[in-house]
Amino acid sequence: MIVKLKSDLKDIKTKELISWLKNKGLEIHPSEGKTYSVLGLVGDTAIIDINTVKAFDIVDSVTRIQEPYKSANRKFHPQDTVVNVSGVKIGGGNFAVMAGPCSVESEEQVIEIAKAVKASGANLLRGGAFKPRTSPYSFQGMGDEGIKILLKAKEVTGLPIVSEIMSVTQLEFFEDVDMLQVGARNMQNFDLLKELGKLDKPILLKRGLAATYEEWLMSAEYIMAGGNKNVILCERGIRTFETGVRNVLDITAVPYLKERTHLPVIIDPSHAAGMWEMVEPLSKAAVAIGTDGLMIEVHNDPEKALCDGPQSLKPEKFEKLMNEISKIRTVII
Ligand SMILES: [Mn+2]
Repeated sequence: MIVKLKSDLKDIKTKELISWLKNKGLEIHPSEGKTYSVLGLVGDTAIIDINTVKAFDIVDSVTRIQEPYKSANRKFHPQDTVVNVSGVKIGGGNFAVMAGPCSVESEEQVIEIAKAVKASGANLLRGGAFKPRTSPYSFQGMGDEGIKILLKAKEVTGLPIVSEIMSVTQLEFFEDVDMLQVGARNMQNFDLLKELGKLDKPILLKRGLAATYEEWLMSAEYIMAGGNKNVILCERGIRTFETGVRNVLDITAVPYLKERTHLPVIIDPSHAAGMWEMVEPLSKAAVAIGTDGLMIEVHNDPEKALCDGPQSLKPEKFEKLMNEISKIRTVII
């Protein structure tokens, strides 16, 4: 971090700033120029809030040299992280597909879909029990009953389960869930992220609809700073000026993030476009660009689905998609 000063190094206020920074455990390299002076800060600058330094009236500007995320940063952890979700590995060359309905609607529905997606090669079962809906009048999910149904489907098929947690108050229901998903709308629910940092369960962290890569990585950092290193990032489309699709899938996220973080990066093409026709082409693009996995909504009767029917694939279409992406995978590996 470099601090450009309005004052010179002999100024009493500069000395105060230097001792404040030293107390934070940083090494200070001052440099006196003809027109201005700078302080080079060496050490763990991730713990410094840039705005607190800017609040000193002798400070002209502050420039970060190192990214503010440390645990998620590839510089300090060059090897890919492999997240193990109850035996299913994701990352570091391990590719996984999680599939299932948007919402858990009944035991018959979930078990039928779970068997179908397993037969097509899915590695994990997804399903929403607690649903963050834009309207309070939309179906809000089956809650803890929904989790019990997912666990039943796990018993029948052996597929580990992924489900979304919306609040810390729901933690007790997630004890047996294999991977906890944090949805786009909760990406910056810092109280929730801190609690998830205390667990040793894998966390699937979706990108907020208008979050930058750095904000997203800082949310991962919240979980990792608490000790939980099992984080998977999931791009699910961002909001842009385009109205033709629900969200714009940002596949750039995959190579961009893989350069900067060791965490696995997966793609959710279903929520991105909001239309089932887009799911296969977007999945192919995601696989070709090197995603570590896909999360896909599959419903046995999309016309009657209580949530996200238009973007859900029927099991036959999911099977076709799995065949198509396996062809691409043989080419890129
Ligand atoms: Mn959905």
